[in-house]
Amino acid sequence: MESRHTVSRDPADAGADFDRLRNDFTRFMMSYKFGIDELMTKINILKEEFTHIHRYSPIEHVGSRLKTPESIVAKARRKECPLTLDDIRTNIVDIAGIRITCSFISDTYRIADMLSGQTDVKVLEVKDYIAEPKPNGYKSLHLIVEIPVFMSDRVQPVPVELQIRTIAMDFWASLEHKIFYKYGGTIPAPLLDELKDAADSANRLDVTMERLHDEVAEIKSGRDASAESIHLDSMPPLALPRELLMSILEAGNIARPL
Ligand code: 0O2
Repeated sequence: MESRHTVSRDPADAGADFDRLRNDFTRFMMSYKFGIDELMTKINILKEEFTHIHRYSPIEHVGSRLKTPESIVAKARRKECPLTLDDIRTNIVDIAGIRITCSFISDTYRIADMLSGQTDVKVLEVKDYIAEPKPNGYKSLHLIVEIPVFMSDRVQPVPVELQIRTIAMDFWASLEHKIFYKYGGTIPAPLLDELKDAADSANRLDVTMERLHDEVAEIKSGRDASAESIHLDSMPPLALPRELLMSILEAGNIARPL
């Protein structure tokens, strides 16, 4: 792989080129790792905020991965992308990847909207395989987002692939992925049919779970609205201590911002 420099013939120069390329590549990969770190912080903030304030988190699980140098080079070759860092940065946008697993279908869109709405997050591409599943039954919401990474000498915009899906979609995709590799990419037709049926069952489960969740949420919100007192004993750990909260309430300061 080349950075912008031409490879010299002189052995000393070739050695220097080799070192420079290694350093450039290390910095290149680090920018993607930092891109993941920054987005993971954003996702964890959303998750914690939801847990503490709404006592419910739409995010069940978050995982991340960096493509290996071997798989970056293989993908560049497949796409006939020149092996320079600049070309790879432009053409391969899934070097950094984050997968978010949610409980319900509506949560996947909610999380995508919350992340896309942040001012330093730029959405480059959206592929909605939930609304339009792949023919094999694959469902997931894919976004390529770009996030600025502040390095020591520059700001590097870094693309990150976000895959957002429900637990049921994730369960299906993990098994399909294993089967796909087991059969070297050519799954026998009867197995393909069964996988499609399983994807349909997963979808029915998602739809039923979402409906039940909505019904329970409606009952709960009716109960909360009719409740006369605040249940101070069940406040989450980061909330104001009970005594402090009581003294603020008694002082009549509740309407003023703290
Ligand atoms: P890995 O190892 O998960 O990273 P691209 O090849 O990315 O340039 P493509 O295929 O149009 O273009 O991208 P798409 O459709 O957004 O899919 C990218 C990723 O989504 C894949 O990455 C998979 O992780 C996942 N994916 C897409 N289709 C399927 C599917 O049918 N089954 C499963 N299980 N996963 C799927 P990689 O690079 O293929 O693999």
